[in-house]
Parts: sequence; C-alpha cells; structure tokens
Amino acid sequence: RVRCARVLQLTLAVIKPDAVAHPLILEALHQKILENNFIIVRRKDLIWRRSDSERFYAEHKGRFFYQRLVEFMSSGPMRAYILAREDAITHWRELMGPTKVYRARYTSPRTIRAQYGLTDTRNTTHGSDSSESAEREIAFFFPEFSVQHWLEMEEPCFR
Ligand code: RTP
Ligand code: MG
Repeated sequence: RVRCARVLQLTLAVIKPDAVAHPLILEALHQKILENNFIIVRRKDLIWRRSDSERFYAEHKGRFFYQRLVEFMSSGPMRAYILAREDAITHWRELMGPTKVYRARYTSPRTIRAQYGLTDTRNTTHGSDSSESAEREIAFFFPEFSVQHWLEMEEPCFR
C-alpha cells in the first residue's frame, strides 16, 4: 500500500490568447507553473470556435463585457492545463491576481495579471474558482480525461 505524503487538488488553468500570442510571456507563465510545484497533469493547445466561447461563458451572457469576452477568447490559440497541487485552486488564483488589470497593478503588482495583463478582458489567464467549477471546466477542455482513471493509475495519493 502506498503511503501518501501530500493531498493534491486539481484545477484548470488557461493561458488566454493575449498571453499565448507573446512567446516570452507564454514561457514565463509555464515557468511560473513549474516553480510553484504544480504537477502538470495534462496540457493542450487549442483554438475555440465562437460557440465554445459562448458556451463556456454562458453565465456572463447579458453582461456589458460578454461580447468582447466571447470574441477575445475565440480570437487565437490558448493553452489549457490540468494542474495538481495542495490547494491548487486557491494557489493558482492567488498567482493570477485580481480580474481587473489596473486594480491588480495597484493592489498586487507581483501577480500575473498585474505584470502581463493588457485590459480587464485581455487579462492573460483563467483559473477555476471552486472544486465544482474545476470539475466542470476540466471536462469542458479535456472531455477525454477521467479523474477516476488518473487517480487509480497515476496518482494514488490524490484525495
Ligand atoms: P475568471 O472567471 O476569468 O477566473 O475571472 P473572475 O471570476 O475574476 O472574473 P469574471 O467576472 O468571472 O469574468 C470572467 C472574464 O471576463 C473578462 N472580463 N472582462 N470589465 C471587463 O472588461 C471584464 N470583466 C471581466 C475577463 O477576461 C475575466 O477573466
Ligand atoms: Mg469567474
């Protein structure tokens, strides 16, 4: 029987089109993931159709930024990661910083969005905000991924 030293949590992290478009920023963000002791469980480069964007952000339909958000997220390549770590969800969101880039620059200048974000919409990264969203979003980006199978075959210490 395996002895487990750590308790891992899964999250979905996305590098948005503004950051993927810049090779140095993409590389810096990849390094940040590694430096923060995340396990990269899966990784995928993809481009959304407009309909994927609309489906993923359906909860924001009607908000003033919905159209530009949908347009932006289907405007070019993205990179999605399934990440595992202790407190993965909170940790990744802390690294990202506040949604609004100009607020991030004042309140938390060392965060990803403060350092690399362009606007409140083109804000470099996404991260699941709860274990329920992580589950939904992992299935959205990685429909072929089975958490159950991963637990049993690759990561018996996950809880
Ligand atoms: P997220 O969902 O990306 O983790 O960020 P969040 O909860 O902090 O932000 P949310 O309000 O859910 O917004 C989702 C995404 O919509 C874009 N947005 N643009 N004022 C604007 O132009 C604006 N507000 C939000 C951002 O790309 C944000 O991440
Ligand atoms: Mg949100």
